[in-house]
Amino acid sequence: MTNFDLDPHRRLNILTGDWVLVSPHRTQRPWQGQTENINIGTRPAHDPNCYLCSGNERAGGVKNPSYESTFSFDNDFAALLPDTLDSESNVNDLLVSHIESGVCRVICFSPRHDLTLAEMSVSEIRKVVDLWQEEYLKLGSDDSINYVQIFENKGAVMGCSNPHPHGQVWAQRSIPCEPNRELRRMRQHFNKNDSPILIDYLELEMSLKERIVYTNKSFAALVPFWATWPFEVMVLPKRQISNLTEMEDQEKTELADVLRAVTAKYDNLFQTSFPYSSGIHQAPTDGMDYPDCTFHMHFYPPLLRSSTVKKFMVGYEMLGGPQRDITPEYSAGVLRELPDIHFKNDKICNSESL
Ligand code: H2U
Ligand code: ZN
Repeated sequence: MTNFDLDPHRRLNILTGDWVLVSPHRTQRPWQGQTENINIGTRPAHDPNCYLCSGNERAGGVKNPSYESTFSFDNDFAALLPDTLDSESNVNDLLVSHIESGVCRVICFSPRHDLTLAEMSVSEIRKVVDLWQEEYLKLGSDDSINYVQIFENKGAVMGCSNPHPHGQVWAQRSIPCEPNRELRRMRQHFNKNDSPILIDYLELEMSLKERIVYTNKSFAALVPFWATWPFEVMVLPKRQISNLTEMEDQEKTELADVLRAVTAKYDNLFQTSFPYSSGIHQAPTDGMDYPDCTFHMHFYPPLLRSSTVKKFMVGYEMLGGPQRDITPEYSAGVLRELPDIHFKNDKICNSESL
C-alpha cells in the first residue's frame, strides 16, 4: 500500500492519460508559511496609458468605449484569422499541416485597472461569466467554429502583457490538443460506465474531502489527485453541465462565487497578486451532443514557496514528465485553511495568521 506522504509514486491524470511523479520524501517540511516581499502594489483605477482601460486608444488606433462593467473586442493582433481557405498538405506523412481558421477576442473583466478577479465582487464576476457565455454562444454558432477556448493569463511571470483584468477567447475550426485529449478520455469513461468521468470523480472527492478547497451549492474547487503545479486547482460543477449555456441563473452566480473564493485564497497564500493561467474546458461547438463532457475550469499557477519562488517545468519535466514534491493533499489543506476574503479587505488575514 502506497504511503502517499512518504513513498515516491506516480499518479494518473485521468483526463489526459499522463502520469505525474510525486516525491514527497524530498522535503520534510515543504513550506514553512513564511511570506516575503509583500507585494500589494498600487495601480490607478484608470491608467491613461493602458490599452484596455475604458475610453483609451488601443495599439491599432481603435478607441475603447467608456464601458462600465465588461467589454470584449476582436484581438488587434489575432493569432487566428477567419475565412482562410481550408487546405491540407502532407509530404510522406513527415511534413503534415492543415490551414486553420478562427477568431480571437479579448475580454476586459472590469473598467477598473487596479482590480483582479480576486478583488472583484460576486456580482461583478457574474458579469464576466455572462460574457463568457455570450461569447461561447455567439462564436460557437458559426459553422466553421468547432471549439471556443476561454482563458486568462494573469501576471507578468505568465507572460501577461498588461495588469488590467482581462482574459481571452480563441475560437477555431479544430479542437485544440488539450481539450481533445480530455474529450477522448471522457468518452471512453462514459462508454464504459454510462456516467461522466468528472461527475464520478467529484463524487469520490466530496466523500474523501482531503483535496477539496472550497464548495458552494453548485460547484467545488479542489486540487486534483494528479495535480502537476504546486497549487493547481480544478473547478467542477456538482451536476452534469456540458457547457456554459446549460447553467441556471443561480449556477452562474455560484460559479462567480467559487472564482472569487479561489482567486482570493491564491492572493492570500503569499500575500501577492497570484499569477496563473486558467481556462474553461467544455463541450465543442461542432453540433454534436456531449453527455460525457463536463464543463470545468483549470487553474495552473507557477508559484511554489513564496511570491517570488516559482516552480520551473524544466529538466526531468521537459525530458521525462511532470514531477512535484509537496503532495496535492498538502496543497489542498493549505488553500482550504486560507480565508476566502481577500487580504486587502481583511485585517485579520496577515502574515502571522498564515
Ligand atoms: P495578454 O496580456 O495575455 O498578452 O493578452 C492581451 C491581448 O491583447 C494580446 O493577445 C491584445 C494582444 O494581442 N491587444 C490588442 O488586441 N490590442 C491592443 O491594443 C494591445 C493588445
Ligand atoms: Zn487599464
